[in-house]
Amino acid sequence: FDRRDSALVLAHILFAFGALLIGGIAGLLQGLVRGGMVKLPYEIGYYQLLTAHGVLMALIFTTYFIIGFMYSGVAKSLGGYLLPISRKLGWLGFGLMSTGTVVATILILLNKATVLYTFYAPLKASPWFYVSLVLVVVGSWMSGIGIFINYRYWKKVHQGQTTPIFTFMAVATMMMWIIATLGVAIEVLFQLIPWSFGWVETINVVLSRTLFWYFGHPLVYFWLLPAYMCWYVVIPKVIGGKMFSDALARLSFIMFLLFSIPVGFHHQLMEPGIPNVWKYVQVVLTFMVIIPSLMTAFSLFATFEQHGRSVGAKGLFGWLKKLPWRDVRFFAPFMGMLIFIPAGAGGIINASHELNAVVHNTLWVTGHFHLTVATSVALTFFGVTYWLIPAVTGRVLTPKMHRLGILQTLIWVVGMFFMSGSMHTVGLLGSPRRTAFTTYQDHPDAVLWMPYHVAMAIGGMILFIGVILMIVNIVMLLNAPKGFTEFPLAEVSEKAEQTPAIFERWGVWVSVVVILILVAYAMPVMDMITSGGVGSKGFVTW
Ligand code: HAS
Repeated sequence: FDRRDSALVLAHILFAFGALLIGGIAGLLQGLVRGGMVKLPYEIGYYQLLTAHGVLMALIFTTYFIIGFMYSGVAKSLGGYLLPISRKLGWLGFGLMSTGTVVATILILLNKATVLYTFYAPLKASPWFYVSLVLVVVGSWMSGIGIFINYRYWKKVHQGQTTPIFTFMAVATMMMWIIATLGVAIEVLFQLIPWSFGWVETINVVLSRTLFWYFGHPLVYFWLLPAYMCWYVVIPKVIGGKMFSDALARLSFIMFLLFSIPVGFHHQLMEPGIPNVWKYVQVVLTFMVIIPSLMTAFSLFATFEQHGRSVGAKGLFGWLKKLPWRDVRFFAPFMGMLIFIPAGAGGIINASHELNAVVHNTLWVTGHFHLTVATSVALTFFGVTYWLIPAVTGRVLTPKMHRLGILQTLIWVVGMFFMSGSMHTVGLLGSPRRTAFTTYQDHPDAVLWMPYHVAMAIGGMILFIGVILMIVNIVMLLNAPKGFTEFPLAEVSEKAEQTPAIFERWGVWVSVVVILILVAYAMPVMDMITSGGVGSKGFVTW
């Protein structure tokens, strides 16, 4: 690795884990409050901590990690280093995002932005909170543009060649991200900022929520796709095998680009102001976006089995014995994959309109996203960290680090089993999400929920130990003996079919995305604008 690229990658990764630590402290505390186990001093609020937890973990940890990981893989797969202009844009993005993050965090800690990580109306934060979010989003665009420029340059020099798959995936993910963030940018610039500065008195709430979820759902695939990049491209190499199919992997990314965005209404199924027909259209599209995940599951099983058989595995499940269970680069992401099976099933339940009426706004949903983003994605990112930090700093991943990493993974899985398990169960019993400790005046139903809340808090404590161990592991990785660690990128199996050139016709795919977005959103959004929605003065939270 070029030293200058290492610095850029490392800055992103370390910032990400700094956010994870602060977000983890906030998460632990709010869990204990919810379980009725502590009372907060100095008038610190439950919702304030919940906002800090959500923003720092879900928005900041992920975005920084993803950008750092993508820059490292683009550099590696496009010849070993970044173009100077891309590197500069990466630093510009880092600077903008970090300024925004620091200001936003200070405002949350001062209780001036207690609006939760979804920050849509009618909860109103200090206007500077929204300005700081603009910096974070624009910063991420700079990094995205940096990746596009590097890609374009490579294409020009390597005319007619297929782009290395890691970079192809990074480009597809960043395209999706930029198209998705346009929605939240419009919400923040044209609704939240004028309203919070007091330039306009009311806000169209349903429009604000719609623009948020136009962005909010692809946001979850922005977290997932880099984990898929690891599962498709890194894991086959780590297990000593090859990718099952390059074409299938690229097709699944194209499908994510097409179907991630026009599905936001599945977060608003219980909401008035959106005609059922549009909810129906978006539920159908939601079921389309499940397909590339099923393709991914198929491809992973095929990779494992193909490799297992090539080294002598027998029987239906013999390949399981051939997997490198003591290698943390495999073990942590694998536990993420395993947990993604129930996690994804939960998502399919959420997306089914009638079942959504049972689970919406209950702790079931919180359980769902602690399995998806906080386990499948987070464990995969942890698994990547174990080799990425030594690879970019020229150090060795020692056997001791493998053991500590596996221990960290197990702690995470156990903590999440308690926490997310109780969330799912108590959610089905009707316990609402985003509510401080309350027994609803000792209502018998609410009293019945309490043991689950205590189990959630215990899970939270175990997870907090997991966060601390992860931070300790990172410090150890930074101080590991000098040497070489491989950046594992797999080759494709000889048996795989040729990759069709149309996969890189971005103009075609972006046009299809635009059409799908217009079909899913144009009419209902026009309706929301012309009817004015329910103009709300909102609730100032500070
Ligand atoms: Fe979701 C709510 C539907 C996936 C995150 N989701 C949320 C929220 C978050 C979130 C954060 O339709 C809450 C937002 C809020 O604060 O209100 N979700 C889905 C669907 C999927 C899905 C259909 N979600 C995710 C992912 C997330 C995420 C991924 C983060 C990374 N979700 C919903 C809906 C709601 C929702 C509704 C709104 C609920 C409400 O009412 O508020 C699908 O993409 C899932 C597809 C996944 C699969 C699994 C494939 C399995 C694989 C693993 C293979 C394993 C192997 C190893 C090979 C079909 C790829 C096996 C080895 C062995 C030895 C067995």
